[in-house]
Amino acid sequence: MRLFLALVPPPELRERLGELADAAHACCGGRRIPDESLHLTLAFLGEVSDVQAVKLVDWVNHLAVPSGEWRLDGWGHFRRPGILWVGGQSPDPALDILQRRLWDALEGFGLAGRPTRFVPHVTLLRRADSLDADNLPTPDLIWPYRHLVLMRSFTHDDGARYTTLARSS
Ligand code: 3AM
Repeated sequence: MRLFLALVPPPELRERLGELADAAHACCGGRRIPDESLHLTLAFLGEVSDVQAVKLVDWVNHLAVPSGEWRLDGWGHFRRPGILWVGGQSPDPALDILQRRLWDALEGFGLAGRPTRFVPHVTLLRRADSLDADNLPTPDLIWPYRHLVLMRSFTHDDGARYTTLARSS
């Protein structure tokens, strides 16, 4: 099964992100990520075995994550997959430390795939017709977090759907 670790936005923030996704979609086309799928990926684990998944669920359920606040104040994109996202204009040291700590533990589980660069972002559009966010309102949002989740990704014709397998304590 295909798994990843993520932060999920609290309900009010999810609504604000959904509004930004609507504005982005009106201007840039592409596939708008549904509100229920909006998230920040901390680590993409890829395909893992059932045995590994059971261990990961137990690990996440007992994991304590330092709480924090992430400031989302800018637009960004990944050109090749046509992803338009919102995120921070400057690096977030707390998220960087969390992501590094998670990968240290994941490598202890025998998982590979630590990316060379971590760019915290919330994908709003995929396969966008335009990646020009100049006419979009500048985001100014705060994301308070206390927990991370282990998510399973299912691929459908109209995009991925996610289910939560575990949440940190
Ligand atoms: O946070 P976002 O939505 O940008 O694109 C996938 C999504 O990222 C990414 O993992 C997140 C949850 O599915 N993803 C999918 N396949 C990937 C891969 N092979 C990948 N990230 C890295 N390598």
